[in-house]
Amino acid sequence: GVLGVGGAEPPELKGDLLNVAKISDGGKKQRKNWTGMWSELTSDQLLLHKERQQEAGMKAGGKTDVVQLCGAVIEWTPDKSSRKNVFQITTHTGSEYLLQAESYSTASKWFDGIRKTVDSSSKL
Ligand code: I3P
Repeated sequence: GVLGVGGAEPPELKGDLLNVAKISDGGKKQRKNWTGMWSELTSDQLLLHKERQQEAGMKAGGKTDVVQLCGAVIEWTPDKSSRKNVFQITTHTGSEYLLQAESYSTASKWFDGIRKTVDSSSKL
């Protein structure tokens, strides 16, 4: 939409390498495997790019995982990892992603942005 109209545009974020572990795929438990992913928040999705160039929409060898945020739940999950600053996104289809950053300011920036996107895309 046009910036400023309605005053409720969710923040769009990109440019950070977050550690991501998909621990459930549609309710099916997955082996925890942390991977650095270039993350991009759009108005209703979290895109997890293997390669940084994919943020610019350029073709690159890696792949992109799309996390639908409509109907998702986001929460801090200190008990799910030995790592610090870990939060979980549970999608409406029952997939679970852990996200982590070494810096609390980076982790909380993404947590707040994703939470706002979840809220704004879920009330439609
Ligand atoms: C896992 C790996 C993860 C760790 C996880 C281990 O072992 O070390 O990094 O999660 O702990 O099971 P493996 O590679 O052999 O599967 P954290 O880094 O988040 O602690 P967990 O089983 O206690 O979740």
